[in-house]
Amino acid sequence: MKELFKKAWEKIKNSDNIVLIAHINPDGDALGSSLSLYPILKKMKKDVKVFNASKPLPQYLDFLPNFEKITNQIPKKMDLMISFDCGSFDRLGIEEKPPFLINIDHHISNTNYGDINIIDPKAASSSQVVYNLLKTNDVKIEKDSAICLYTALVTDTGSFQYESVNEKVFEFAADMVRCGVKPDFVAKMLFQRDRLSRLRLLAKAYDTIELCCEGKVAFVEVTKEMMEITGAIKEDTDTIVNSIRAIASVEVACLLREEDKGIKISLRSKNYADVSEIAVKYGGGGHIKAAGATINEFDFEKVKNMLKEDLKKIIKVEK
Ligand SMILES: [Mn+2]
Repeated sequence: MKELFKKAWEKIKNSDNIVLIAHINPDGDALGSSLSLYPILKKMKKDVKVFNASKPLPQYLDFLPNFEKITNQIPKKMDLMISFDCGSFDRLGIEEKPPFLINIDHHISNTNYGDINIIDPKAASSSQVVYNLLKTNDVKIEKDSAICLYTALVTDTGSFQYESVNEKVFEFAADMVRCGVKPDFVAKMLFQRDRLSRLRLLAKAYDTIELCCEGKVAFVEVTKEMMEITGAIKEDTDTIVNSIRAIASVEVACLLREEDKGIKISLRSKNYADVSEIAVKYGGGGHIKAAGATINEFDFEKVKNMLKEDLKKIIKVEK
């Protein structure tokens, strides 16, 4: 890994026009990781652009330094592209292969689509891989970069709740605080700027919660009508499935959301169930504990019954 970090940094030093890119529908890790290098490369007198194919970008991340610099126009001049948190080339949302690509990620499923691939599945976030890259090359991390790296870590670990959290993660976090991050500021920006429309949507969605398989499976629905009545936006549905999984008895939570093409399912498991198998069955994908797919069917009951059959096979029921 150390050699890769050295090799990648050499390439960065020898490039002038650098594009930082993350996956479509970006999360905190994707945008945090890509924005973290912006001030550092600027300081090195590089021509840097931060690109993301998605529009609009998630509003809750608008406090990240240089968020406003993110463009959805692919820059013409480019000799190096660095991708962050993206498991496969098609998720970058671009057509043409860049002249040279450094692929920085922590997904075990990464397809190694870069010219240099720095993939660390043990890292809690892609930002932790970026942090190790910077540390290995003795690069000074200033406050603006640290805020991005730290935010990426907080969002990708569910605020330090997941299995990926270990001693190294807290050492990384502590170092970011040393670099000027105020954890209470990041927490307020991420979790204390809710929209009323989102809460109204939650109220409607929570009304539809249905438990089955001895309470081990929970379903929740979001219809287009609910979205319209409450004025909620797509982003407002993001955390619903996680909050349903928090029910004590639940092993697998499933959000069903009505879309133009059918019903989008988002699956989350708590301890042992591999929900990626089910997502793959319906043409989707993801991780063992978080996966999704879009089913070409508009009948909520029908989709639930299909999923119940699939889930029965992976849920441990007492009798
Ligand atoms: Mn990530």
